[in-house]
Amino acid sequence: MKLYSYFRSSAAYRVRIALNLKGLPYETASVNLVKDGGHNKRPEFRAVNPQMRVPALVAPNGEVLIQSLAIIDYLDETHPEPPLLPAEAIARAHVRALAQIVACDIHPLNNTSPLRYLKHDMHQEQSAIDAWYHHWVRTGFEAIEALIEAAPYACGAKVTLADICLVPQVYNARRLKVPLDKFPKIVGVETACLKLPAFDRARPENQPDAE
Ligand SMILES: N[C@@H](CCC(=O)N[C@@H](CS)C(=O)NCC(=O)O)C(=O)O
Repeated sequence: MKLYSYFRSSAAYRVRIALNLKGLPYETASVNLVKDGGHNKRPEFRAVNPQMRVPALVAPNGEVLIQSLAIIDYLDETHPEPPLLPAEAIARAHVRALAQIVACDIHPLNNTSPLRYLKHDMHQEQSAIDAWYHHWVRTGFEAIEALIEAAPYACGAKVTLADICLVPQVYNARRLKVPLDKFPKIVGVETACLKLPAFDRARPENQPDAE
């Protein structure tokens, strides 16, 4: 499989973790989201993903899959071991809720395009943009911190989709200097996950396009 990725992309980071957890080899096709206004905006990448975002995964049949959660579902359905969701329906709903706080409520507000829009189209100062970023991470993390009941992973003894979404978001928060001292459970989950080779190999600094 081929993964269109960028080392710092937290959505691509999610997919890299899932591929590693499933033990699936893949080739990285790097799409630099920063250089020249973003190589993701080039026609050749638009032809791959009309949304012009990473990740995109070329499946073994050549089909291109987009949207990290859809890709991870596909991987979990086609390679069920180890499962990324619990067997029981209520537990599955809890895992999905944590994952969706990150993927639906935090990340879309703080992603490259919205932040660029705030700067270039809404003419906001960098300090206001940083405050916006911090605000939405803090709000989401407060909820997640309150919802984490187990250890060492976000939903207990097994790694789930919740961890796959949370760890990249924590990376992102650290990069933008969001204080994490009020989130000891989240930091504990991150520490536990990063001890696992599947997470460690997926880290931005361990990618072939890391700068
Ligand atoms: N909901 C999408 C988000 C994908 C996304 O926004 N990726 C970012 C990088 S983390 C991107 O490609 N940004 C480029 C841009 O916004 O121009 C997913 O989960 O795959």
